[in-house]
Amino acid sequence: SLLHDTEELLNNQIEMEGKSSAYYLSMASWCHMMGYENAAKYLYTHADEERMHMMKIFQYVNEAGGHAIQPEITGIRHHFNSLREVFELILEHEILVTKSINNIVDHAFSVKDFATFSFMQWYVTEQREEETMSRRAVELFDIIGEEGVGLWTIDQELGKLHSAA
Ligand code: OFO
Repeated sequence: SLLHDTEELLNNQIEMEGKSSAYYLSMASWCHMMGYENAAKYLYTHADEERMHMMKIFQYVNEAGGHAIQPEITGIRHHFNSLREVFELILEHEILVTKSINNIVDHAFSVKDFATFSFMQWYVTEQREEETMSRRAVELFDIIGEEGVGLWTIDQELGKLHSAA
């Protein structure tokens, strides 16, 4: 069964994934309301994926003999200054998630919990992809530029991100 420390780290990660889901849903709503249709679609999907990330750990904790805790989620931001800001915040957030995942992997290895170590490999790969996609999204703002039809074009390109990854 899970060591107390490991269970706590995994429950913190459950909370982080749940918060990611709520954060991206809030961003999706802002984009939708602002008329950035493709960015909104991308973010609605991303919010669903984060919930799935949360649920995978949730099931694992209970199956491994621990107790998964349904996280309290508060303090989600609802207003953003620009489309660019939204995607910069996502990149920043995904970098934090990667650090947190790496910390669990490091811990699992050091306490010889190879089941958790192996379970977490999926997240390591997933974070690699998510960071790449988030970085690509931010780059679009520089490559295309936001003047004139720029923002419209960026929104079109954001809509293609998932299929490109
Ligand atoms: Fe995008 O964070 Fe989950 O893993």
